[in-house]
Amino acid sequence: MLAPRDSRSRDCRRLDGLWRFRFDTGGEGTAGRWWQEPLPGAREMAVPASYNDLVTEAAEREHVGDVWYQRDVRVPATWQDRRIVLRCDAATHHGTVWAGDTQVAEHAGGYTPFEAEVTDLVRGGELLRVTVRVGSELSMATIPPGVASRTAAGRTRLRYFHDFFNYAGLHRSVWLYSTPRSHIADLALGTGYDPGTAAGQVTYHLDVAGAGPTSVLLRDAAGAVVAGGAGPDGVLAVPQARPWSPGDPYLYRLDARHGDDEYSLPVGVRTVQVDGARLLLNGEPVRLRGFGMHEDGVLHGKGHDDARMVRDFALLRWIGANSFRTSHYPYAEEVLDYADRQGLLVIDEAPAVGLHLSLGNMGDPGARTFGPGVIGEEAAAAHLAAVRELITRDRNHASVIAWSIANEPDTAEAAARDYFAPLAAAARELDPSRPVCFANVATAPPDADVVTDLFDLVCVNRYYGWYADPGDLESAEADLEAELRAWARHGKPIVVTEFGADALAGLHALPPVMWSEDYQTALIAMSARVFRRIPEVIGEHVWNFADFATAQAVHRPGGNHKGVFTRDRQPKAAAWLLRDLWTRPSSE
Ligand code: GCB
Repeated sequence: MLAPRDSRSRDCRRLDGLWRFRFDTGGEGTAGRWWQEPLPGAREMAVPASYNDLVTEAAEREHVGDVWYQRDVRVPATWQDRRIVLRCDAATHHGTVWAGDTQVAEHAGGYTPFEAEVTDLVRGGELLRVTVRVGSELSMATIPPGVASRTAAGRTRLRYFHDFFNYAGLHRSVWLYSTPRSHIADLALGTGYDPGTAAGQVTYHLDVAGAGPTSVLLRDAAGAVVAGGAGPDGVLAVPQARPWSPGDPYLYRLDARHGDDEYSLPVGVRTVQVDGARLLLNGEPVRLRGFGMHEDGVLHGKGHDDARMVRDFALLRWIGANSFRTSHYPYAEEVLDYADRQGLLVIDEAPAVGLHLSLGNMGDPGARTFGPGVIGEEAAAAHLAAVRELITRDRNHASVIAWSIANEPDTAEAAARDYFAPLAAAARELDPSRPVCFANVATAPPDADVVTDLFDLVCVNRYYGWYADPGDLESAEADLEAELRAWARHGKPIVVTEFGADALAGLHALPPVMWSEDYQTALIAMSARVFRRIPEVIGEHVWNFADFATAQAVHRPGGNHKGVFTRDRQPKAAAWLLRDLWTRPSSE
């Protein structure tokens, strides 16, 4: 699905700001047809943002169920005779949209966009009432999964199997935009690059609607045309191409045209390949240095925030990171656009987290995960839809170098194989040009995991020195090395997609003890030493970039403190160690 972008033929209005808002505690909104009139009893709420940290009542912060957002928008008078589309970038986790009195869209999945054409429901120059019902509930049929129950006080309580807080609301922009009636509906790009001859290639496929000639032009960063083609499919040759890379994130621009419609996209010409245990970018081995991140911050919660994004990328650059994982869901498209321009390599993850019903503090010992009544056919269908939406949204980003289709599923359970085989195949079919992976959990070590051979990279999350060997870095070092050497037998590139320790900012201890900044630093230093002894380990992503909010739990003092930066984005001691490690000339 194409992101809204202005062009000579397209006009996009972001509907950010204050919306009328109401909790639907009693679940009466739908029966009461709250979309039909100005939302009764409404307060105001910021969009985009999670609503949870903008309220003062515990019951509202923890609300599970529906909330309603509504605002009026004036449809520009100049949009007469145009195609008009209403779009939500993210409604977490379930969104239903009305244009005036008419329901126009419904979407499950909290981190990917959905839209509906509303041309026949609006009139240029008139006000349009837009209402969005957003549901925060999760179930065994949703991705991620959860289990709702009733409290004695009659409230809905949600249990989920991931630690980050279940923020909800309109987390990204809502848009009203217009295009010509004949228009470009979608666009898929692929790129090739031969480092020997510097010959580059851009393949394109346009989905178009309505009559009109179709053509494309590829321009360099200065605007000069370097190649062109006619028709909805083609291959553009770029002799002497300037490839996209973290050190030189050079972007061409593809201008697509169908009839009167124009749509332009930045294009980074680059290749990603797995060659044995090496990951190659433009034919050269690349080492990933960076973090698992979260879209998380004070007040906004999971709401997209350009200011936070700019700070986060400034810190990534400062510390010498070249990559991150969109743990544990697709991030705002603005983040990937920025990663393209900043030259960050991204492992792009589907929102499939918590598919492990017996895990640690969150699960039940011995619980089965995959099968009827638990993560069964409905969840598999939702998971497939989530993978499809992730890939079709993000496939044109140079920064995206791999698809992660899940985080820490229970892949020691035999049934995981039948669950994951079709998903891995679907991801590969949707995009044969990028490696497909998932982040392996500690309870599925090499001798127990049943799915790793289905994937291109071995991605492992390991907490030696924290959940395993707590407080004992000597044992941790030996155990981490032994396990990674066992993974190396797959002969595939290994990315340690999580390792780290909680550290309460300001807590120091000599000798280092758990929860201190010094222990976090020592654990990261130990892990980095191990990684450098094993050639197959080609990536290290510390968990986490910054402290983040979690569900309330006895082991989470004010959230998860594994951040190398605090939640307000200031460095802990480990940040200086990583900066030293990652900015040394030899760190490539
Ligand atoms: C993990 C999860 C991550 C958690 C982390 C932790 O393995 O993938 O979502 O936040 O551990 O700190 O427990």
